[in-house]
Amino acid sequence: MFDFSWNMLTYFPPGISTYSEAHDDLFRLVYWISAAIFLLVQLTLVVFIFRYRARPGHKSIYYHGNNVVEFVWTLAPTVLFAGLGLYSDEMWKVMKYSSRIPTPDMEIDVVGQAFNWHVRYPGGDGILGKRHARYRSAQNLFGIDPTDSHGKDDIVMTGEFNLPINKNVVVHLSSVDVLHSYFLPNFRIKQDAVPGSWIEVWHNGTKSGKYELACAELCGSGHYAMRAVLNMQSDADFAKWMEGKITAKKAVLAAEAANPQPVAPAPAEAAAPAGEHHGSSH
Ligand SMILES: [Cu+2]
Repeated sequence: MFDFSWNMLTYFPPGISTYSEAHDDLFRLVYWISAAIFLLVQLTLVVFIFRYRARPGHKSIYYHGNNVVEFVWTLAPTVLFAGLGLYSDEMWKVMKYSSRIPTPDMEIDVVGQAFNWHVRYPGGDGILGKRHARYRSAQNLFGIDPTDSHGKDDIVMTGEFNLPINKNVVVHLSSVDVLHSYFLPNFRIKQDAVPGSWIEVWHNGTKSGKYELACAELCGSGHYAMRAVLNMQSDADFAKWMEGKITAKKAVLAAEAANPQPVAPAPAEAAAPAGEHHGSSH
């Protein structure tokens, strides 16, 4: 599973997003510049240790700096770092600037909760219902507004979610407790999930298969296990899967409508059958 290599670039998992290749090119550039400078410095050190070692007949000399050398070794790293910064700016904008997010084909909500990822889809009507922190509860982690009809059919999943390939997906990202970080290694995207704010992340995956959504922010004792499986599917497969979810949700809603007991805001995932709803309180 783990193959050692001096070339750490081989440690990357396969990149499957529209920007993963450009990201890796940039990473390779920085990697080889760093490797070259590292080797050069270490080699020079070894040469100097040998060449200027203490020997009989060789007297050390006192030397009080050299302005030209100081100027050069200050300027060179400055130019290098500023240059790399400017060069990588475009990549950063593509991945992170909200003004550069392409027209979304699909929008979902994702919240982190120690130690799970929850995902919300718009459901049958294709519209994510309004949400507000005041509606948030253990049963309604997204704070879906119970007065907004668009929210009724929203589909919430935990620990696993599906997305279609070759689609611009915009994720509205937040957290219900501490800082988490939405990390899709295969997509080369990582974004903090911050309680109290909704941050947009976008990606477009080009290959179907199962990929990992990890949490990349040390968030507590269960951090190591905070992950979700992302199923990237073809358009047809995704549509079929979504259709199944929508049908199941309709059945739940119908059961709830048939059962006149007052119900708290839609529970996560496919709730209990009609007869098992609790009444007014728990
Ligand atoms: Cu976390």
